[in-house]
Amino acid sequence: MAKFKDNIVIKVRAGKGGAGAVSFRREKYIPKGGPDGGDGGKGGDVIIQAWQGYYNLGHLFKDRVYKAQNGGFGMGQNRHGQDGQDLIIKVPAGTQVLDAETGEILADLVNEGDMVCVAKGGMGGKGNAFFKTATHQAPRFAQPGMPGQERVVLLNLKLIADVGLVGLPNVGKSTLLKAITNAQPKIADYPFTTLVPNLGVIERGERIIKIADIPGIIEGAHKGLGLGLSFLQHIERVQIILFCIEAIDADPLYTLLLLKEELSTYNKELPQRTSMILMTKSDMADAAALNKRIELLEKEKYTVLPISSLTGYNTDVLVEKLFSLME
Ligand SMILES: Nc1nc2c(ncn2[C@@H]2O[C@H](COP(=O)(O)OP(=O)(O)OP(=O)(O)O)[C@@H](O)[C@H]2O)c(=O)[nH]1
Ligand SMILES: [Mg+2]
Repeated sequence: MAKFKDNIVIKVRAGKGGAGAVSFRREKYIPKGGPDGGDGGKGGDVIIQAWQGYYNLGHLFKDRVYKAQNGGFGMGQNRHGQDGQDLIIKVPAGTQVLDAETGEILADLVNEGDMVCVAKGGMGGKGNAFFKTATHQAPRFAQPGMPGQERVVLLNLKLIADVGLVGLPNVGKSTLLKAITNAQPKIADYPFTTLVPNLGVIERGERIIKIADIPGIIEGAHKGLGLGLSFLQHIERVQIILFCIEAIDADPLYTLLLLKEELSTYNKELPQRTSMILMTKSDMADAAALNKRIELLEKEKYTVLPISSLTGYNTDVLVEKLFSLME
């Protein structure tokens, strides 16, 4: 499997235009034929397009030059050179395309099929036939093709998920993702098992919910502690945030505020998203103590759902809720 990559710099070079031809008609019994050099073909463009077959940028190679085809030369008998083929580079939906030198955002490829031309192919040169005039019957020159555009491009992926799982390390985020989606994330009994975001999908006929499992966040993550916050870019576009807090957490309100605080240092607006609190691993908690914690959170107007990915408790209720929230 390709390595997970959420940003990469590549170089792109569009095709050079083909040169126009210098050629004169040669036919038997016609000693002095006129000019018949055709135009060169246009160089191919480099296009970047969103495609659902990729979840990250791991298939691309850093600093590699991706080249489109050059245009063909013009030929005698007024034959036009062939246009160079475009090069289409496929990336996952959610990829932002930036000019790496200026930082300008060239496109935000949000939906499947969205595309942007990042380097235009050069125009083909005109053949000598083009330059024939009444006073200049036999031009012996043609244009060279124009060079193709070159650019250094930064690709930056923001996974397009509908729902994001946010929580301290080891609270069972990945286990939940595995329980309710098709994803097969790594799960283990130690913090920071998840090093890169996982994306899982719940399908119900035509309707699909995409869920992103984000690496664990700890207090001070905005200062680079733990794995930091850079992965939060993947939940910038989610509609629903599920705060995952262990059912045995002695102070869930404190944990919640900590998580929200870290989110807001990344993006002020994130803590205001529609959200729900999941009390994970509820099978491990004492029922009375858990109820107290839930009451405490509900008093603060939070929606709370105790779940257990181990026993399956309330996971179906959660899925129902997500589908209705997404309506
Ligand atoms: N008893 C019980 N254990 C659980 C449950 N869900 C997860 N676990 C266990 O908790 C541990 C951590 O689970 P993970 O899913 O890897 O936790 P995570 O939040 O993804 O952790 P990081 O990726 O490190 O942030 C594993 O040993 C799981 O088996 C649950 O519902 N009940
Ligand atoms: Mg995990």
